[in-house]
Amino acid sequence: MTSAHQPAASATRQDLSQVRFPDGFVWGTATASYQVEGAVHEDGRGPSIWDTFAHTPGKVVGGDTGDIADDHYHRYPEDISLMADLGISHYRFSLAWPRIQPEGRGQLNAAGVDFYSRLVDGLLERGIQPWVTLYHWDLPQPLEDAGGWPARETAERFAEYAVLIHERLGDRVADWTTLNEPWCSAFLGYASGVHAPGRTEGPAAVRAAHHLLLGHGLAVRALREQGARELGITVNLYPVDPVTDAAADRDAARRVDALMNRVFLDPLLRGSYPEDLRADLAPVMDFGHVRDGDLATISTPLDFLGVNYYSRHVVRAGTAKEGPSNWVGSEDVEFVKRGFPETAMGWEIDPDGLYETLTRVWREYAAPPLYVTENGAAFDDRLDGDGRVRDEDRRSYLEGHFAAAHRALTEGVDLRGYFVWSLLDNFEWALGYSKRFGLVHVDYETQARTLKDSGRWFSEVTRANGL
Ligand code: IFM
Repeated sequence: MTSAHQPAASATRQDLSQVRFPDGFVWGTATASYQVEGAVHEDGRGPSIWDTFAHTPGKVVGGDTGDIADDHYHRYPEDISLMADLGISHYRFSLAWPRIQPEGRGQLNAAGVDFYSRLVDGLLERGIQPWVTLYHWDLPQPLEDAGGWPARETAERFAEYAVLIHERLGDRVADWTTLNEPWCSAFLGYASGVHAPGRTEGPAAVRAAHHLLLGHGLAVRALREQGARELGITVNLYPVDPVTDAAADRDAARRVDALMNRVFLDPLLRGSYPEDLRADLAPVMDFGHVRDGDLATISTPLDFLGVNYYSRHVVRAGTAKEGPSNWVGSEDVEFVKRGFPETAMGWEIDPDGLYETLTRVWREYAAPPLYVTENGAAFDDRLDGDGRVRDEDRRSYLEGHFAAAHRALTEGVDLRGYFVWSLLDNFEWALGYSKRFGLVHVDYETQARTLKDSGRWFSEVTRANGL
């Protein structure tokens, strides 16, 4: 067992009153288009892979879909007021590509662009900076029909879309994230198939990862030429530990680290794929899809790197299982629970993992400034008769993670901000509405919003700029 298996609390809970963040530290909340907007048939929006997937029986818990979600498309003014109450400086949201380009190519849909334009203006009027993510998983269905992310052409379409929408919003939006969590798009979407589009073709997932990165790089280059201000990407990272020091377990951890973290960090920040990853994948595929010049495009310098953190992976070598897996070429790896307290997602609560992730990226890579672009927790919240949600578990989760991030800061990591996932309870992908991540409770029958106790506490953190 490594030190990573010790309870995290001791390291992160000391001297909370000393936890003050630097002046100008960004505090925000995050959402994503398909998870909150609803209005899937309005104003010329085209179908996305998530519409298709969610409407396919058996794919999403309870048969839930994003058809209505939080109705943010209509209720965004109320949601902006809630953000103002939270005292946040930034709102991170994603654009629904099929609202802007229903076919995934060609002319812009003016009504879709107008929605985002109104949202941006509404935020700015309340002193909240819009932080745009160009792609948070809702690929226009026509592009999937043409091959999806495993096809190189999708990267080119993405860069075109990025340019067109940046032309419309770039005058008011300073911060642009190309992709959110390309690991999920590639491996959940095309390897295990638990996310849209639900394909189960391991090598196609690795090609998808490359074309997502290529789309990112092409977009960054094009947006730079347009004079874009702050450009970055968000990756979801996990520390990966072996359950024992045995060589086979350590090798399992190395392989998962390559497939989870380094498959993105190395191309982005070093301009190469890890040699050990290529060797691990050699029995199942070649890298013929990587063309000369791609890695130079992908490693175009960034202004920031977004890190999404939720938990740690602890692994051991096992025996290969039948059926689809996220771990292409390493289907034998097993994931081990340590008995730590968990969120409602079944994810072990491990704030030290955030500290380790931030310090690792900062020390091992020539990373640009970092932001935690997502961190948060689902719990089984209850709206009490007096209208309160007493989510002490979420408050405590966030406090531990804020302290861990602060510890990384004090050790020299250039961490510029922190976005809580999520502003609102919302559509949690294949788990539908069964998991609540919000600082704000949403009654899905009435769409009533209720600030949870964690939200009240968070508003004190943002105003004090510390704990
Ligand atoms: O809800 C998701 C989000 O869309 C991407 N990051 C993780 C969150 C919780 O699963």
